[in-house]
Amino acid sequence: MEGLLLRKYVLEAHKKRATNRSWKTFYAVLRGSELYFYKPLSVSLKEQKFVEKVHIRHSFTEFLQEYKNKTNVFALTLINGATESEHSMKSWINYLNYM
Ligand code: I3P
Repeated sequence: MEGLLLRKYVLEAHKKRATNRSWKTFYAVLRGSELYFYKPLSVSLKEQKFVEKVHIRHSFTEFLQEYKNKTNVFALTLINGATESEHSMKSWINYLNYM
């Protein structure tokens, strides 16, 4: 599955509103459980620059039927992980940040 998408960040983290909320155009490609975002560099879409990929396993996607300013809008909520103790959480953050 792939195609052009307009994307806007709503939240940066749980309950933290994104600061830059503008819509931006990407070419999105779903490969396995990773969603890759590319910046189209030409109208023909032949040239693209990789921007980022997000891990979508256990994410949640929903159609936002009542969205005011645009049609055909869906929301993708990513899961960032949680642990039972603060100590365990800090270990994960350390390991994952310095991998
Ligand atoms: C808009 C701006 C608004 C945002 C709006 C964006 O981008 O970021 O803050 O509304 O989203 O389109 P721009 O400055 O490029 O025009 P919210 O703050 O309510 O998210 P919207 O089109 O979903 O209303």
